[in-house]
Amino acid sequence: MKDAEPAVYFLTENAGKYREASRLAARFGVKLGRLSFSKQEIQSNDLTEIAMHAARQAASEHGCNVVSEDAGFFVDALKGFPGPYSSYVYRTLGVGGILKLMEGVKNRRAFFKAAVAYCEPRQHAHCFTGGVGGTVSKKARGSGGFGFDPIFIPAGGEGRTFAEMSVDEKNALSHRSKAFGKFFLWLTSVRSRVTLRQVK
Ligand code: ITT
Repeated sequence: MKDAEPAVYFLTENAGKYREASRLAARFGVKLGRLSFSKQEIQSNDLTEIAMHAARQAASEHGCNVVSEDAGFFVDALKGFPGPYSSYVYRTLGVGGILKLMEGVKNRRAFFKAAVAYCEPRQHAHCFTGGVGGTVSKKARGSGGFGFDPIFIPAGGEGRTFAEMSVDEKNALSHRSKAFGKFFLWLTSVRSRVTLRQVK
């Protein structure tokens, strides 16, 4: 028998994000495919707006159900920097650059935010958000995850950085799992009931 087509395609070039989201999708019984293209980013400081625009655009271009995510790392002492510029800052300054900016800084509070947007062709987009607070470590630790994971110690993570955790441990706490969790719950309950009612 041929495998069923994925119900939803995650538009992302980031393999780490896809790995985390697919693990959650499986828990909800959702088959999550991947569109490995860069998302079309508008000039905005609003993660929600960026994710929704990208999902709408890709759903219409590829003619399938698309989920897109925009995330950012916000450091209190740096007035929220790098925030919406996290991707660029990771590629240029990197983890070492953030640690340098934080040298001698006492307030090490930081948080991750994620906006997950879902769109079906010719439909409105829906958005789901999640966040996690924690602190910036003094040194990079761990080899798991991606991006700023080696320098972020989430609250409730027993002092470990995200990079020192397995995918499931990170998923128990992360901004991404909170946003995707809300999305998958909506998709498998509210959304599926609406579809059934329309079909009847
Ligand atoms: P796509 O747009 O293709 O999905 P991206 O890596 O560019 O991939 P974002 O713009 O959403 O994704 O994320 C911006 C950056 O924020 C990302 O490149 C990482 O450096 C950082 N980031 C986001 N979520 C993270 C996480 O869970 N752990 C560590 N760093 C993260």
